[in-house]
Amino acid sequence: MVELDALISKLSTLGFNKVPVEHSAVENVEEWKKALGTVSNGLPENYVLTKTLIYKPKQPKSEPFAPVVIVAKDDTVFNSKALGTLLKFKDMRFASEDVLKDTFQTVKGSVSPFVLGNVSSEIIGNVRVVIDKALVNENNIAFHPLDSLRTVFISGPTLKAYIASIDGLEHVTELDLASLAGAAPAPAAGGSTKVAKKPAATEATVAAKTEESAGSSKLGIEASKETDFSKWYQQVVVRSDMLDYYDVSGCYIVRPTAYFVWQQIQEFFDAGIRALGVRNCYFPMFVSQRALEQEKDHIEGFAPEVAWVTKAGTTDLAVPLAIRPTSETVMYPYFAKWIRSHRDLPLKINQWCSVVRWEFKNPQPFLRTREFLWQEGHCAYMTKDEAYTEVLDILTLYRRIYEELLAVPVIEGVKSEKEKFAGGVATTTVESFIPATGRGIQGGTSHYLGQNFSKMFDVVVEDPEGTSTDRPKIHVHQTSWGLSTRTIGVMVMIHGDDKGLVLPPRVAETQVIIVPCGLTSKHTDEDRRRVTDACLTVEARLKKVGIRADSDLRDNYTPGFKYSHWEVRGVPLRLEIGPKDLEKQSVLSVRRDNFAKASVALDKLESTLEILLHTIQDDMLIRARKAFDERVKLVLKWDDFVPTLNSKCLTMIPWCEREECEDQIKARSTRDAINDEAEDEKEPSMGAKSLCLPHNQPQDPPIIPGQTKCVQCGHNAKRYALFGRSY
Ligand code: 87F
Repeated sequence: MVELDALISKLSTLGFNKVPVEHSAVENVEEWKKALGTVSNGLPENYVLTKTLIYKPKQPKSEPFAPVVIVAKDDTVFNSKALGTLLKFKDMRFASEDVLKDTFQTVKGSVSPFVLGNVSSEIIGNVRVVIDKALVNENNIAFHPLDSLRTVFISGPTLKAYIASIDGLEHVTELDLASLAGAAPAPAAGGSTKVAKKPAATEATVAAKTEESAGSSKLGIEASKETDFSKWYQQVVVRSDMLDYYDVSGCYIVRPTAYFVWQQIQEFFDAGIRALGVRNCYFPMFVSQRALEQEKDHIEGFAPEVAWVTKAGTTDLAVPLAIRPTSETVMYPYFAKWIRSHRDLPLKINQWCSVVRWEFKNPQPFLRTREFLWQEGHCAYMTKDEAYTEVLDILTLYRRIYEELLAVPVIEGVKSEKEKFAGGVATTTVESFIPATGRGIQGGTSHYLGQNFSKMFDVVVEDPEGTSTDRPKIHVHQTSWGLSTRTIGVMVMIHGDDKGLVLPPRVAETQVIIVPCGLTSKHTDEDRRRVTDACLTVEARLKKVGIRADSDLRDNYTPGFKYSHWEVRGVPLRLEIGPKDLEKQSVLSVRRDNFAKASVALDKLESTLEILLHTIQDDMLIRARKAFDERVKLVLKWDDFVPTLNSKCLTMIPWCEREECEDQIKARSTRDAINDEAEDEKEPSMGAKSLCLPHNQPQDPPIIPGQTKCVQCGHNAKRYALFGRSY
């Protein structure tokens, strides 16, 4: 069997001179990406992942055993039947574990081109190797050298040289595998590219099925939301095409499906702030050290997360530049310049941008990423009242984004002294909750900064009430507020299910997917055309009334495959149209949120679907609100506090609001949780934090000043506070 050292030394003779990087064992591409994401040294800037598939085609007994080894880019989808035809094999089947073991001396999960070195001299001459053309020009192609605990990165030429160096290997082909995905017959004359043709088990249908069942293309969701939440979340965001992993740890690609959600949020919020008189602008992303340190006190705690640019090419910069983690220090010097008189007030600006915070905690798609998209609003006023009114107006917009767009319920409130933004006077917040983990999550914050920053940055106006000889300076009252793409993560976590993403209609790029169905080999071409035409007509009618509809007329997939495809991607409503529906002048609708089916009369198509989409949107919020409400428990004695957290709930407690008490709550709830045998091992026994003091206070029982005591320390309680484990 080929040993690692021998392999590396062989590769080195072929121009390869790097050490393999080590990581945790991986079973599939997603885990591989994640494992590489945690590697800090030795990773190339850009690399591509791969899959090596071994087939054992069905052959007449008289022919010698001829396995096929396909080395492909991990995201190359190809038609294995078409490939079989090309290689003159009838039926391509994945090789059994026995073949992997006996012929290639490997196991599932560890297959790479290097196993070719293990094939005996009797068999190697019959092995067919196919190299995906998409790989040959790559510089860094990732493979497991013999097991899944390591990855080597080799270039296309090195890969080819390695394969060419295998003694006795005769059949090596380079193929544009992806082009085999569409190897079905050309569209009928006069038809658009969308015209569906006979789905009678076309080659690609078979291929899609084979790949699916072999688990190599990983189309559906395998992890359960209930039992393995973090794996479930990763699979959902990737397999729904919301996001992809990137080769810089903690950074992710926001793909169009997710970016569309963000754009809906942008549109809604932009209209809202415009109505409040806020104008959009853009400031540079770089901050000089001098500017950043101008407000040393507040930046101090955050300093470890600030990323710096220190070089241009090979030249050291004379002064390193920070990349904005937030823009107070970027903007406020210009507030000081632009605001001279009370007539320059209020100044209300907002910017949409990305910020960088180099966190070292475990990254999580959308929730904790090193670069993220957000908006940051910064305003200056003459008085506290005006400023605070705006703080609350913005908070209302944040609540409405969650509730009206994302169908996510939130609780509005104000942060405790410990949890507020240290640079400000008060932080208001919208808090949400992930029932699956029992943890709270901050959704967006709107700060009243008071005069803290205007004093640091000297943002002053002359007192309009003053006299010509005595015009005292007045420091302006400021606000700042921010909402990020974390919103999208919260939405996914709350609504997603074991089949994948569930999108609220208001933010779904495709609201209705139309799938032709019910066509069998008994149907004529004319029947097919009628169904296709009906799909396209329905699509056009829906688009005309502003419903985002699309038809899936791909001819190489079965209806069932398409249903799963769009379910994983969270499309709110599916319409199935077949010959029988057309006879009845109706179509069948299937809801993504609860799978309810209904027959929709074609003559009432538009109005029925408009109502149905609104109903789905409303039902999703109602369902999520019920789940939230059920898990916020009024806790009136300490003994119930930790058991309530352990039952994946948040607690609402009468609280004294003292910082010392909050520290004690955190410490006691951590310790108690560790001692609690019933605690799920997977759940962190993290202590509880205060999430907010809700604006809308529980009334039953009311807090009676001087009488109601704090649940933790027995001091007088001031208000109810929401406490819980949180993100
Ligand atoms: C990380 C590094 C440096 C949060 C940071 O909430 C600085 C900071 O100032 C930092 N993380 N913050 C607080 C941000 C406050 C405020 N900024 C405008 C917001 C909303 C938008």
